[in-house]
Amino acid sequence: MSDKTPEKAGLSRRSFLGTAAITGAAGLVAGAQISTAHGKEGKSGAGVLGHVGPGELDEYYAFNSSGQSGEVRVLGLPSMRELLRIPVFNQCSATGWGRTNESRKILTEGLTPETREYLKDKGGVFPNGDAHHPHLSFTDKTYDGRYLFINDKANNRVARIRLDVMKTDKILELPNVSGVHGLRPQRYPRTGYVFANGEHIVPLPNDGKTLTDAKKNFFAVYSAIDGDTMKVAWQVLVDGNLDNGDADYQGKYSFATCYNSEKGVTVEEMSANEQDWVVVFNIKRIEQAIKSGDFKTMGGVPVVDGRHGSKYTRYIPVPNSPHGCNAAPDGIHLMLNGKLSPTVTVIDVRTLDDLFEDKIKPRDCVVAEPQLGLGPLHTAFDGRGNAYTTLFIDSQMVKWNIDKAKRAYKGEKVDPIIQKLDVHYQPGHNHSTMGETKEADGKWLVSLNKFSKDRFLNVGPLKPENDQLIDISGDEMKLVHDGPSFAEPHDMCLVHRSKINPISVWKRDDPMWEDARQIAKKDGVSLDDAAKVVRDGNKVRVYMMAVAPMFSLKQFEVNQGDEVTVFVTNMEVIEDLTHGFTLEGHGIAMEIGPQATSSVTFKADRPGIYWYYCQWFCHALHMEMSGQMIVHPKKSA
Ligand code: K7E
Ligand code: CUA
Repeated sequence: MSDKTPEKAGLSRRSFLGTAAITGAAGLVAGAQISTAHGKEGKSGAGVLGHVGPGELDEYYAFNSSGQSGEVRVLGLPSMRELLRIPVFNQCSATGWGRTNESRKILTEGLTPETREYLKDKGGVFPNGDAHHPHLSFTDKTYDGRYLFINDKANNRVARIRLDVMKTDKILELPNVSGVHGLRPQRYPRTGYVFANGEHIVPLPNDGKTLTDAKKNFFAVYSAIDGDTMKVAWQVLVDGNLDNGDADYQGKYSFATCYNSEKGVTVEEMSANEQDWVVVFNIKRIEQAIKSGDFKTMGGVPVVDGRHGSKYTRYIPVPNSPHGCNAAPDGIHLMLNGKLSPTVTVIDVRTLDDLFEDKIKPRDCVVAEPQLGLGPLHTAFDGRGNAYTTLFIDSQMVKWNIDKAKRAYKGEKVDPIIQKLDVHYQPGHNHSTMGETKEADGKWLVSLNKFSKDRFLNVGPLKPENDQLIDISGDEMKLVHDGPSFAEPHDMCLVHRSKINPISVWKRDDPMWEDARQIAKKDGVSLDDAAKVVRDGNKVRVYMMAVAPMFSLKQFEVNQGDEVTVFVTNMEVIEDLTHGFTLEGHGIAMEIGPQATSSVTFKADRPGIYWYYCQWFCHALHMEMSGQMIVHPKKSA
């Protein structure tokens, strides 16, 4: 790098990797404050490469997590145009996610009994989530377009999104874990399992009876969820903690990095060891353990003991605090990104059978360990034998050759590094088109940068992130687009559009509103043909249809104190004709897609007239698409 600032040069490898862990942490912050000095290089292709004209369709879907925003965002690539936001762990003002009966069922049914009890007087649902890792379901090592899975680090959940309608349909809270972080679906033969890492170590059970001695009493737990039922299949208790993970291409092993083998609770303690490890999970052996009863039931799920000495796991030492864990599309190599070490450790998964048979030592599985630069976090692939690693501290993307790295590891004088490209700034994840499948096509790479600073108009102290598009189709990486984004897309999946086939109009028999269907049936009402108010004691059920520009009920009457449920069915059969139902003064809004039913339940506490209206612009008379709820005041006793 020719434009190295003095500060950056001063951030030497030695000081960063020093045993004084706090130096490393200070280094991370220092790194964040420099590197505005990068010039305008890489702009050559802007406006030409990656340009998608008006009316043209993108070639790829990008499924983008949103970190602490708790949702999933769908972008088109290469245009980087945002197409949709899918509410998941958050609450959504536009669609009513978190408020409608349909979404509340999804948000509550997978909670543990303890959490449900805790939330009882707090609105019943978590208001937030921290979504890091979106990954699609696989069949035979490539995307099958069924589902997208995503973790919630904040409240220990894993969600499933149906890709036919792009809506969340299941959310599961994992027992026994704290901080669900790394998430990966099984690639082969299919998903199958969704693997999820518990990052933080906690006492088991975490009930207040044990509060001290982390080294002895706190644990991290690895989970395998059945992706079809969204129930925990099994868990594994491990030594250390669990950060990121991946699965192999053979369906035999899965992996999780550990940055806290020390089981420390402070930065100094967590970074003390020069080596941490990657844990390898033997799926067949764990399944046998479940069959033969070699587990303990904790929090209602079977937990296998996978600590050192167990036949279910192996621990392969990796230099200081590894982070990202990425299986290459060649099906052979697994990359463990060093973070506090400037290296990426490469494991050959074909050696793992011997490791589990104790024929070789853990480090015998390592086939390369190239020094790439400061702060390697995640690695992506082009399917042509090259790897692309983000360097957080250096604010760079480094392209390197896997085969050359292996030869260098054997002592040959060969430099695996092909190119370093400045990114702006401090990249975390990166992702290449189809790069985590056997169909990796090496066309585009996105660098998800944590800082944007001077790249955009100043919007005050809270700046956007910057997701940069890089053309990797040629010999050289070329930066072609700056993509500002709100907090905080960690990771994205770049999926060829041929893999995804969403419908445009809901099917009337969709399971999403099965409860509404059953309730209507009991009331002798068909949701498809409804303009009816049913009173049942102090419960009132209001059924109406939405057809532009009208609701089938212009008015309904209830008494103060009634529990009211409003069901709205959108009878439109053409695409892109969404209606809404907003009840003013009651905090209620919901989206009703074409041929969908949505419902909401509330207490009619306020006497008076309250207008409801359609909040989704649908017709020239959209403003007139409204009605009134009349609430008769309680008769005084
Ligand atoms: Cu590197 Cu949560 Cu994937 Cu963020 S983790 S960067
Ligand atoms: Cu219906 Cu606006």
